[in-house]
Amino acid sequence: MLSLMVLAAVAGATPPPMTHYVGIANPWFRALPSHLPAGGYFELRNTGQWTANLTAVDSPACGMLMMHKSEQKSGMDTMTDVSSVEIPAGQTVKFAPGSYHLMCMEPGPTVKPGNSVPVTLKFSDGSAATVRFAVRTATGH
Ligand SMILES: [Cu+2]
Repeated sequence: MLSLMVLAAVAGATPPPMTHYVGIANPWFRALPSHLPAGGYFELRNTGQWTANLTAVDSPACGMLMMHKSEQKSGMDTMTDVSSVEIPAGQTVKFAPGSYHLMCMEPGPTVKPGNSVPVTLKFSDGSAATVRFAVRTATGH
């Protein structure tokens, strides 16, 4: 009886899809010369009351698109693969130079300044959002 009531309470609090309460702001890629990997930057704003997790990214413009985190370890700049990024309720997580970023491993011909390219962000509940990333130069223009 008690467990049924708990289940009912949980079911009543079922959160909406994560894409309904996580906003994506200021998305852009930094294009480098010679088809070097392009860093992708944006902000995730969780306006809901539930934790959200970004678990995968994909773009037809990039060959492989990865999630990375830059960190300083023992004075060295390192970059590690990230499989999931948590966005706590009410918080903003910034993908920015020196921190979390996307890495467009094989930028195709559309990844050039002045263009925009689609990126799909997938969340842990299976919801996904596709947004266009503006492509800027190495200096951010
Ligand atoms: Cu990287």
